[in-house]
Amino acid sequence: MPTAQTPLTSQSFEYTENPESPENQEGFETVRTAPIGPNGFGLEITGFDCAAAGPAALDTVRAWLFEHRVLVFRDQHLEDPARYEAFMRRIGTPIPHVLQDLTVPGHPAILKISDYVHPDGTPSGVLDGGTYWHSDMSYLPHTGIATSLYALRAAEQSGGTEFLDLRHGWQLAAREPDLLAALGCADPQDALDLPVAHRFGNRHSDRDPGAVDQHLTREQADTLTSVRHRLVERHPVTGVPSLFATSGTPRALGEADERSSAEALDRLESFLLSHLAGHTHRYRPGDLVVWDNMSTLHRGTGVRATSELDQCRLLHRINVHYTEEATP
Ligand SMILES: O=C(O)CCC(=O)C(=O)O
Ligand SMILES: [Fe+2]
Repeated sequence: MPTAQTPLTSQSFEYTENPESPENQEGFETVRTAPIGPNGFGLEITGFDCAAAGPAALDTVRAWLFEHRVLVFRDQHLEDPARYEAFMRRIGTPIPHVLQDLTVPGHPAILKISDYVHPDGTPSGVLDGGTYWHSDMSYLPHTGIATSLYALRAAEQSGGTEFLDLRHGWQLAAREPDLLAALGCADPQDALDLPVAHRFGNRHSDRDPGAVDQHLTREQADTLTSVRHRLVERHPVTGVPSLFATSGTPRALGEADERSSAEALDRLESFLLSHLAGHTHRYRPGDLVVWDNMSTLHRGTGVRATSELDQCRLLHRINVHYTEEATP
């Protein structure tokens, strides 16, 4: 497994086949895995019952997560919030969401993501709060956060979630001296040391009032402060470097002000969007998607409000902190 000495532009993370992997265990003969995208990005898993997974299988789930970053488990039975939370608790510590009014009653760490709007116009969950590129909870001081979305309902035409591979994004960006210079970095090592100030919401809404954003009440906003992460973070488990949360919350690079940082962040975002192939996951009921926010960006796509229950998408979301160490 790579360590903190892994070269900055390492081409791939050496994944050692785990002899305890479900394929090799009694009772897991039905497990099948299939790669989703290039460079090891994304893994689809069938024939695996998350709710029944024992300790060795859970170690494998974590290894898959840190290697492939986006996991799609098909045909799960996690409708019961307590059962779902119990599974995610074995990957990390659930984090209650700031939008408490949209959580599942009795489960402050399960947030409802839904395009269903009640006849009186009130939303039944977060509708389009995640439809701009972002990494979850990058407005909080700790890194090492995984997100899961479990599909209780998913009509064929309802929205999907699109993912981008920021680990590969860093491998590409590190070879672009002009881009690095625009970000205020003389060389790739500078990017590892560059602090970036992050604040809740979508940075594009600072200049574009039409941009999608999340709105907080004063009390919710009072619980949050501005935090700093580095432009390139080493993964807290694998040590592999990746760009971190380059869209959504980042506002200021190093000592630069927000105005000049916006131009450089726009340039970085355009570079990534034009050089990386995104993968869109379209939900089927029973899908559990789990991803590592350390080296991915995502956004909801094709999300539209509906008042037809049989046309809607209802996802239960949990964020977990999979390391106990907070990154300064
Ligand atoms: O709407 C979606 O598919 C994505 C939602 C999202 O960003 C999230 O749950 O973190
Ligand atoms: Fe999100």
